[in-house]
Amino acid sequence: MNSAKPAKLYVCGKREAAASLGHPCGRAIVSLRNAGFEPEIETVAWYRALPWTRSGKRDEIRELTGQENVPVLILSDGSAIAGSGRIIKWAKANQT
Ligand SMILES: N[C@@H](CCC(=O)N[C@@H](CS)C(=O)NCC(=O)O)C(=O)O
Repeated sequence: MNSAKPAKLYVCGKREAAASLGHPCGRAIVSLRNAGFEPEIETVAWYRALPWTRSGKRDEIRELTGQENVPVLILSDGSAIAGSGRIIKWAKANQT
C-alpha cells in the first residue's frame, strides 16, 4: 500500500484506444480509472521509428525512469512507475 496518489500519466497519442486489445497506454488508463483514479493524462507525441520527434517531455520521462517508453505514471510523492504491467499492478494494489 502506498499513500501517494496518481498525479500524471504520460501516454502515447493513441491514449485509451484499443485498451481491450492490449495497447499498453490504454490498459494503463483503464486500470487507473477502474481503480477509482483520474490522473491528468499527458500525451507525448513521438514515434520510435522517428527519433527526431522525441523532445521535451521525453527528456523528463528519461530523467525520471531511465528509459523513454510510455506509459509512465507519476505519483504525488514525485516517484515514477514505468510500464503498463507495473502501473496495472500498482492500480490493483492501491484501488480506492
Ligand atoms: N512493455 C511496455 C511497452 C510499452 C510500449 O510499447 N509503449 C509504446 C506506446 S503504447 C511506446 O512507448 N512506444 C514508443 C514509441 O512509439 O516511440 C509496456 O507494457 O508498458
